[in-house]
Amino acid sequence: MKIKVVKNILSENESYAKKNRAIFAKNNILCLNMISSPGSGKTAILVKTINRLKGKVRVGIIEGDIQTDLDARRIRTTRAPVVQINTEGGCHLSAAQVHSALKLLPLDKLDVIIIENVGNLVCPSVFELGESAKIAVLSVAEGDDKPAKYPEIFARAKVLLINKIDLFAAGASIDFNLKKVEKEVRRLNKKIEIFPLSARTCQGFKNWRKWLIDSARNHPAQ
Ligand SMILES: Nc1nc2c(ncn2[C@@H]2O[C@H](COP(=O)(O)OP(=O)(O)O)[C@@H](O)[C@H]2O)c(=O)[nH]1
Ligand SMILES: [Mg+2]
Repeated sequence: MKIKVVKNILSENESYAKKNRAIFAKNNILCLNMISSPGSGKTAILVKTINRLKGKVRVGIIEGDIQTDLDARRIRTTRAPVVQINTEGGCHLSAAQVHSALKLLPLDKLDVIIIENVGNLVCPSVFELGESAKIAVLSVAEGDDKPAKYPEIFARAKVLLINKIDLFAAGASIDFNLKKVEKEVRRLNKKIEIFPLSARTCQGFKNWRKWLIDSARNHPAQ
C-alpha cells in the first residue's frame, strides 16, 4: 500500500513537471534546478551569478525554503525577478509549487530560470520540476565524503559547483581533497562538468558563467 502512495505522489508530480517543461519550451527558457545542503552557498552564488550575467542573459529566480523570504530579499538586491515559495516543513519543492510560481514571473522577458531548491541533498534529487538540468553545489566546508554518502544528486546533476574554495587560501583547517572529490564524482557521473569556485572572492566564476551563457543560447527545445 505504501508503495502505491509513493507512486501516486511521483506521478502527480510528473504531470506538473510535464506542464512546466511545456512552458519552458514555449518561452525558450533554460530552467536549472539548484540542489545542495543548507549553507553551501546557493543564494550567494546566485547573487554573484546574476550580477555577472547582466546585459547577456536575463535570469529569473524561484526560491524554495521551509520558512521566510530572506533569500528572495537577497536576490531582489540584484533586481532580478524572484518568487519565494515556503514549503512549511516540506523537504523539497514540488513541480506543482513551481507551476504556481511560474505564473508570477515575466516569462517573455527571461532566458534562464534558476530554482534554488530547499536545502537538502536527498529529497530534491528525486522530484523533477521540469528542469533541463540539475546543478549540485557542494562547499569545501562540508567534507569530501559527501559524494560517496549521497551519490544520487551527484549522479543526476549536469554541473557540480564546488563552493568556498577561498577557504583553502585562508588557511582554514578543513578536510577536503578536491582531486578525490572530482574522481569520486566522475566515477558516479562521467559527463558531469565540475567548476570549483568561491562566491566570496568570485574565483572560478569565469568558467561557470561561460557554461551558463553557452547553455542559455544552445539548449535544445524541450
Ligand atoms: N567563505 C565563504 N563563505 C561563503 C561562500 N559562499 C557562501 N558563503 C557563506 O556561507 C553561508 C551560507 O550561504 P548561503 O548563500 O545562505 O547558502 P545556501 O543556504 O546554500 O543558500 C553564508 O554565511 C555565506 O556568506 C564562499 O564562497 N566562501
Ligand atoms: Mg539559500
